[in-house]
Amino acid sequence: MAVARPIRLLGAASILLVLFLIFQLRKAATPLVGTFGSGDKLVNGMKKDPLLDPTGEPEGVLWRAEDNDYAPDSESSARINATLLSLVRNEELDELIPTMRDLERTWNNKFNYPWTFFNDKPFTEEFKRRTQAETKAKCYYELVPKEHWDVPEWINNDIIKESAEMLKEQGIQYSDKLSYHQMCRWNSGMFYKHPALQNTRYYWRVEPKVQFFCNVDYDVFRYMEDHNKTYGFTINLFDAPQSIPTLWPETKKFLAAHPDYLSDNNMLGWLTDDQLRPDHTEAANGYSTCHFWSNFEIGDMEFFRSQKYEEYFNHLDRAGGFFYERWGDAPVHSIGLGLFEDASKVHWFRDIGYRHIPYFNCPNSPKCSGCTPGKFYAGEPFLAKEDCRPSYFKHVGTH
Ligand SMILES: Nc1nc2c(ncn2[C@@H]2O[C@H](COP(=O)(O)OP(=O)(O)OP(=O)(O)O)[C@@H](O)[C@H]2O)c(=O)[nH]1
Ligand SMILES: [Mg+2]
Repeated sequence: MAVARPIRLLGAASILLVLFLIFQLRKAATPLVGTFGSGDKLVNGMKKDPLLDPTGEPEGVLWRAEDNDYAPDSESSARINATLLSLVRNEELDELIPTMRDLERTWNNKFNYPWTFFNDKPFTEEFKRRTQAETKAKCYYELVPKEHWDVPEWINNDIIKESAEMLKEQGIQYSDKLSYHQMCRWNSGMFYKHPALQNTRYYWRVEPKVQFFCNVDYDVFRYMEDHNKTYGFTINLFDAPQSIPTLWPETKKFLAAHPDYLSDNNMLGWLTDDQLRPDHTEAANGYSTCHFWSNFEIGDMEFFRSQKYEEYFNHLDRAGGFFYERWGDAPVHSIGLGLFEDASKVHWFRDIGYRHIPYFNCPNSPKCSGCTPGKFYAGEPFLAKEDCRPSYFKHVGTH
């Protein structure tokens, strides 16, 4: 029996409508994933990396070099109490120079903040000469005091050796390098105690080999002060749980003894998230392992000098995990901030284009060149999983 043409068309349209509805329902049911840029998949409610949206300067009053005195030698300059800060070895000079050049070109040649270099060994004359030649600003060269660097007397050397073997078997990078553990401990709880920084409040940490891609035309230290910020980051990552199995249990012990230290507006949701990578949270005994990647940080040392953070660091230091495990300064800083600081005082410097191999923070802005906006990593695709920003944005926000 022949079917009339309008009826056939109606039937075809109905089938298409049903197919469309099925497609929409399936799309809505797609589970949350931890990486951006996977087509139409939702990422904790967001469809794409926010770095793909045009990025401008932060809101509010910004201090600019054109309108203020930032001359290198000015006695009454608009600079505040702050320094660029770098712990570095003499052997890394060739890797530090291009980094200095990047940061001077994109930012510091306008503002002329001093550089302070730290080392556990004296800097060579060549190091001093070549670094000073890269900037009009003052450079200071400081030796780390032995008592800030040496392995503390309550740490047992035999246990260090045994643990290093075990960590190495689990593929934990640098676990058998004692100086790496010393560096992580110094960055966790010592740098801000150096006598050369006693009168300095803000620091911008810089490591050799890192790159900067965007012109930044305002005084970032003034931004921190004016907007009541304690800490600024660019990259937010997962850590290797095997490097910190007892960090969270020790943290919980400390919190149990000091429940009043917890900030009302803390970041516990982010610190203990078990949705994005449940396996990580389980392996790290309750800590998501998410952290601000501390090779970049702009911070207020008053926070690290506070009683809460100081007692927390001392507790961790006594527990021994800087040496018996491989606790990094990134998770230690991040947990300290996440527990004791108000979340609104942490700022994502989305406008600072940055790279420490293998990860990027690359905004979509005419002020940037040399990186691809929204590209998070270069290398093997598994690296995409290490991005913890979806969890941070969900629990804390994109400020
Ligand atoms: N003076 C000094 N600086 C160190 C020492 N170990 C590390 N550093 C510095 O501490 C910072 C972190 O060390 P890195 O070796 O870059 O550690 P990382 O970033 O985890 O490792 P990479 O991925 O290899 O860069 C860098 O600025 C180093 O220059 C050390 O023994 N002495
Ligand atoms: Mg490094």
